[in-house]
Amino acid sequence: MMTLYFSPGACSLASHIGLEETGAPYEAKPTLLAKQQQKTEAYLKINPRGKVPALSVDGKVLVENTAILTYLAKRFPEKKLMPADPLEEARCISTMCWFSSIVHPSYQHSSRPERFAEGEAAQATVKETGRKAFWTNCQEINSMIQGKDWIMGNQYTVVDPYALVFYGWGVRGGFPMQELSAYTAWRERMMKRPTVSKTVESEHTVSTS
Ligand SMILES: N[C@@H](CCC(=O)N[C@@H](CS)C(=O)NCC(=O)O)C(=O)O
Repeated sequence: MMTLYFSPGACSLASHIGLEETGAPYEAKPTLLAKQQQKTEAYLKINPRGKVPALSVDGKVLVENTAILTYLAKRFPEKKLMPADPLEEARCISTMCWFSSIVHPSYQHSSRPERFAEGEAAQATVKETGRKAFWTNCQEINSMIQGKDWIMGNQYTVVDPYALVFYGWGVRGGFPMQELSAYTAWRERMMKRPTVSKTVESEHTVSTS
C-alpha cells in the first residue's frame, strides 16, 4: 500500500500527480503546512526533516520529489513516465535535480526570506534576489518547453507535474506568468489531463483553515 503525505499547493503536488498517473491505489494524507502539521511528533516519525512530500511504501518511507517520481516511473514502466533511452532518462532526472536544488530554493528565498537572513534589510535583499532568480528560472522553463508538447519533447514524463508546481507558485507570488507563452500553453495542456485536473481539484477541496 502507498500513502502520500502532502500539503495542498506545496511541492508535494508533483508527487501527488505522479502517483495519480500510475493508476495504482494509494491514500493521500493531508499534512497541512498552514497548521504546522509537518512539525508534529507523529509526522516527524514519518519524515524527521519535517517536510512534504513523503511516500510510504509498505511501511518504508521515501522522501524528495525527485526520488519519489523516479521510483514511481521505474515501478510502473508500462505508464511510460520516463524516457526509455538511458541518456534521456538521465536528462529527465537532471531537470528534476535542477528543480529541487535551484528553482524551489529561489522561490523559498522570495517567499520566506526570514529563513535565510536576520534583520529587515538583509531579508529584503534575500527576497529581491530570490524574486529575480525565480523569474529567471521560470523563463528558462518557458524556453525548455518552446516548440514542444511536454518538457522532454513528445513524451509526457514525471518532470511535467514537477514544473506545474512552479507555475502555481509564480501565480501565487504575483509574477507575470501569462507573459511566458510556452509555459502558459503547456499549463493548459496539463490541466486537460484528467489525472492532473483531478489531483489539483482534490487538493483544493482540502481545507487549510
Ligand atoms: N527537496 C524537497 C523539498 C521539500 C520541501 O521543502 N517541502 C516544503 C513544502 S514545498 C515543506 O515541507 N516545508 C515545510 C517546512 O519547511 O517547514 C523535495 O523536493 O521533496
